[in-house]
Amino acid sequence: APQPGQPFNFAAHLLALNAHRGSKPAFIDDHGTLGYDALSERVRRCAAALLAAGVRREERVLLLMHDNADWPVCFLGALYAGIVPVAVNTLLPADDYAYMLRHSRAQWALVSEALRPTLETAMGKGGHELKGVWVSRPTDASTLPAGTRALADVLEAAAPLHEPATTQGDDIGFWLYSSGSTGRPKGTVHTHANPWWTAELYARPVLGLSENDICFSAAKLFFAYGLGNGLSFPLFVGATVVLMAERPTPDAVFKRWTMHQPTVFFGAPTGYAGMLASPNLPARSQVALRLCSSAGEALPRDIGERFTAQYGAEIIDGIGSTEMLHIFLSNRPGDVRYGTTGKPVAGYEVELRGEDGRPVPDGEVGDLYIAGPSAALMYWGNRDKSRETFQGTWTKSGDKYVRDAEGYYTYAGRSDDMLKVSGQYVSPFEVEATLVQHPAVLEAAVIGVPDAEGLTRSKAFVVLRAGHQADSETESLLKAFVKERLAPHKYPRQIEFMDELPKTATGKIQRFKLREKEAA
Ligand code: 3SK
Repeated sequence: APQPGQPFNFAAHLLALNAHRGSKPAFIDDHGTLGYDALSERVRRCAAALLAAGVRREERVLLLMHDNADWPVCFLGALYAGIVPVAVNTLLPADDYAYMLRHSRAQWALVSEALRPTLETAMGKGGHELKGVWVSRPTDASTLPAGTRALADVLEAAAPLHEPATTQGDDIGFWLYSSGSTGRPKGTVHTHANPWWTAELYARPVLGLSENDICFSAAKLFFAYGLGNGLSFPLFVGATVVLMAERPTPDAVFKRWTMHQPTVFFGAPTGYAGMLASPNLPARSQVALRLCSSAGEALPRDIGERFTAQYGAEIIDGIGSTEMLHIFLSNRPGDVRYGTTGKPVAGYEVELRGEDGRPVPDGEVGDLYIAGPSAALMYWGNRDKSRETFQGTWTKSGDKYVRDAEGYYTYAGRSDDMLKVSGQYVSPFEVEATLVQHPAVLEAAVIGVPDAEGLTRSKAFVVLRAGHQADSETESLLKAFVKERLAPHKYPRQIEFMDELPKTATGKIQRFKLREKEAA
């Protein structure tokens, strides 16, 4: 394990672990295969190029890229040089990137060609410190604006860096942004040692990952879940990774299952539900899946059972967080209780606390707290939120759980107002604040409602201003209005028009009454 005070560089560690693998495929993406030896060379070229460009140790670089082999090259290249990659969601509006550039003070940006216009809009908003941009797979490198170069050209011109930065396990390695119910996304700061711990405590002992596996994650690399599934875990054991840039629709996933024969698949409940409902679901004989993982929201029992009936493979449901970097509570292969999230992963401690802060007895719902070695250091520049979440050795998850007498944990909702939709957080307040910007909307309230599969969908209750029609045309207009302004998973899937919203005497919206109305 990385020892306090001893040199440890996560990228250098992964390259050293795989130094003997030669041309064994590390990554297979939509364009081809990158072997382990070529990966090592490219990572070290990227490290050298960043330093030569003037980016200094501990400075940040923004990584805004669709999943392809350039993503791990840039992420590991920055780590190797002691530079801090800030890996961000590719689905956000330009405003969010403008904030992230200002907040992280990123010096350089590494971006996919398709995302370059959005990044340029964000840069146009000012207030950032970017000194240069490198583009993964530009359509025409000769037409790139000043200060922007093709990543491939940059790598070709650089000689591989021989020695990694002499970082330590506790040094800042990378950031991921995590969203809360109010306020801006939080820059969650992880160390070089943290991904080592997630691989050591979860990937190897729980998933039993080995060099014989081919891993494929529907969750993209910028998610903490995807980063483990598609980078830290497979490279920790010398496995092969399939990367896919497009949206993980059932057909896109089936194509990779049958073409590349992954042995381990990582998804979220909505994805599994969509695949099981698809007429194109491949037969068992067409796939090589030995194990599947699920996270993002609780996996309904029925989905797990139907999937295992189809493929023989179990879905290992677990819960993790951006703050803990990966899964800390999980089912185990051969000991799956569908409908529960299993038991704590060895190396993590889990506590359920009541309102008085003391542990609750089995059978009672409590707030979930976790202690373990992969916890983030802090939220950058946000002491209040850091203190709320990182309480000494314990990290507050914001989820509620109940433990049964046999020690299995079952999800019991959120302790804040956040919704988890398709495995991603949605703040009802952010959606409401966007809806009321539309001239037709007087008031709005957003809640989560279960669909037929037991998965959460967001629903908005809207009071219209006088003169506007409560019809399907207005409904479509409002959905499109939110879609244009927020990440796509945030628009309400249902809108119900009301004459008024239920409120307290002091005017606070009573969302629980709307939830009761839906449950009735
Ligand atoms: O959504 C989860 O349960 C999760 C799992 C692993 C890493 C990060 C997250 C949010």
